[in-house]
Amino acid sequence: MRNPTPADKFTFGLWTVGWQARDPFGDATRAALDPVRTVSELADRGAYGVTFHDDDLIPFGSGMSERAAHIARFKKALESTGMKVPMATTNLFSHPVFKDGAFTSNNRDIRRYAIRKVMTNIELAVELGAKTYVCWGGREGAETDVGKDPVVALERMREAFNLLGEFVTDKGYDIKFALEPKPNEPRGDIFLPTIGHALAFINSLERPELVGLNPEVGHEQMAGLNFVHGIGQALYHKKLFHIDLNGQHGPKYDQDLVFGHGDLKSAFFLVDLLERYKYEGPKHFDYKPMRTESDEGVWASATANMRTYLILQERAAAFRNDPRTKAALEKSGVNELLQPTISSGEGWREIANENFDIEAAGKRGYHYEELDQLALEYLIGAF
Ligand SMILES: [Mn+2]
Repeated sequence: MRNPTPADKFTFGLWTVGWQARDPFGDATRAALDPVRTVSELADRGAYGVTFHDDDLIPFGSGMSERAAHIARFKKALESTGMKVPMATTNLFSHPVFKDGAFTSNNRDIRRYAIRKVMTNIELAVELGAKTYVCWGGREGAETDVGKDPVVALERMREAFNLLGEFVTDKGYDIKFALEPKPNEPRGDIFLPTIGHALAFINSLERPELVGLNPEVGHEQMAGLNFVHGIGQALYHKKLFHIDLNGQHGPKYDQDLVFGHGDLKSAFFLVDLLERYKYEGPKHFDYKPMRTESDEGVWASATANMRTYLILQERAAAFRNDPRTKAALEKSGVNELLQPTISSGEGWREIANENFDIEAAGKRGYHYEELDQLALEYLIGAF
């Protein structure tokens, strides 16, 4: 396997390798990472760029001069390494002010403050060259259905995104929003819980063209959904603006494992799909190095994400190029699905009275077992 290069467009959030491993039951097990060091460590390993929440870079509550100093150091690190910042996002979940949500808080002043916090960081994101602005509404939700009207909450959410769309349009910024769905955690239930919910919501906005998705592997899998199908639908609607790669073992707490370290077979078919449909955005790892790891393990895990993607990319291409795969695909009729059901010039009348041997068609086998095993053997390196 070749080594990762910036052309692969692998990116990492500052909060990923920088996670100090505080969890609901225990304290931090690692020291804080200086973003400047993160930039150089990741550059050394072949990454393309980094992403950040406002508070990852500029500690919450910093004054203006402090803020400027943090930004200047970070910019210098980017310049000296050639690392890019293709995406940024806002922390609307850590401070107690957001405990009941940000755009959907019952408190109007908090909603206005949240939008202001996003606008401030969009200015910085644009200055650093980001083209995508991710919005994960981790606290937008409820623990009890009596505490928040879910219909009204969506209207407030809509208001916020319409306003942000107006803001970037008025300012002439070349940046688009990517909603990140998640079903639960930290809230008991979060609004816009899946790719499908978010797609429907985007269509209600005044500027739907400015808003797409940033789906995360583990988030859909927490909801028991097929991530490959979710990405398929996001691609179909041309809304795959960004992607968060990581690993998850089914519906349980948000594990944020290294990419491929959860449902490996799904990861294989995901890479196959992204490569076949030529997804060109950043391949962003939103994961957490295990709490057991020291500094060395943090960087080993960063490399592991990129290696896993590249290995799966190579395995998926080899699988697709094998004549046995092509023959099995042919027998399965996978390419028959490309044919429109109705030919041009035809309508319902043409199929209304058509004769067809139902019994014979019912006897057909689809050879999916053979195809699935071929894929699996490529995945585990049997070929
Ligand atoms: Mn996650």
